[in-house]
Amino acid sequence: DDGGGSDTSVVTDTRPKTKRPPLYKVLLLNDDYTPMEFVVAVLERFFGMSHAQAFEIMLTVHKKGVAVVGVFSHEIAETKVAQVMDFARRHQHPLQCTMEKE
Ligand code: TYC
Repeated sequence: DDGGGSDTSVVTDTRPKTKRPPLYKVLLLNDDYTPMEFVVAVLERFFGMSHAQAFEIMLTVHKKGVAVVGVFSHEIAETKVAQVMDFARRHQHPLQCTMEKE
């Protein structure tokens, strides 16, 4: 209480503050032109997936339009997106990769 007539005191939080950095989902988007094999190669190369895992995720994106391919810190997610976008551009494929806060 602040000693005044009405109770205007602030409720303080006594929980220990454990600040975890925000995580970011890296998303791969479907398109009509990027070859399936190229997408599989991207998932193997930049996300450390096995061929079987990569093929499965590629098919999910192909059928559903989008899939989460990994969850990372902001810096790592940015790097992954840049690597995928650069690799796709160099091979002249329209593949799109984005990130969003979890
Ligand atoms: N839809 C593409 C095709 O039919 C394959 C594809 C899959 C493209 C996943 C992008 O993120 C993607 N060739």
